[in-house]
Amino acid sequence: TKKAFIFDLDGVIVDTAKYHFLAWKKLAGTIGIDFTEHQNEQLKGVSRVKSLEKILVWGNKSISDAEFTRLMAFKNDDYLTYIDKMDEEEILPDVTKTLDFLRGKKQYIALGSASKNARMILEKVNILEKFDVIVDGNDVTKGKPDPEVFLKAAEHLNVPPEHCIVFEDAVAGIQAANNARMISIGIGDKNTLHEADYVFSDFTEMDDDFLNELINR
Ligand code: B16
Ligand code: MG
Repeated sequence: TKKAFIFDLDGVIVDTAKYHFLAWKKLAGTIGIDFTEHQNEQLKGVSRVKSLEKILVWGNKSISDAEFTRLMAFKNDDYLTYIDKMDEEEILPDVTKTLDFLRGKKQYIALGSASKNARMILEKVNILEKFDVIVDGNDVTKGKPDPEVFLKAAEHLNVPPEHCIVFEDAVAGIQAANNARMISIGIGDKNTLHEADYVFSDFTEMDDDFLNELINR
């Protein structure tokens, strides 16, 4: 039977975190809040709304709903100016190779991302066609660590969760995969992602034998 391989976007397929950082930093600056790289780390896998809420808490600032909406649009408009310049060069090492290997083995490929801009980014880097299903920030009501985003992808493909494998760079994303009872594979730091079933620093560390084992288990 076919397995479903579900990829997170930011931090797994591309490094959009650096663009989120620039956009959040600019926004924070306009309201007199300092924003650090360390804080940006804590926004990985977190939705846009939740991210702004956190920044306001860190900056000890309260604003009106109208202002909140305006700031969200400000951040996204700025973020999109970076996304607009993206191309294939920004795909992280060996991601395309892994996608093509899995496709060659007739496995399902899905995207499970918190981003509302996921489709556009995949289009920009020219790998949208490699995905059988895309579940992103437009399709979910509950953010990671809630398993909703991954369960929806599994449901679309009609694959049971135990036959799904999730690639994630965020702690909340690994927890979401575990909560969905899927196999979780951390991409990043071993200590940070210790809750994952397996951890690799990136896709160059993952060999065909490992992928074949996942396919055949
Ligand atoms: P947007 P992922 C997440 O992507 C990012 O890690 C997170 O920093 C961002 O706030 C979130 O998407 C929402 O993105 O503003 O584009 O809707 O890692 O779940 O692919
Ligand atoms: Mg991520």
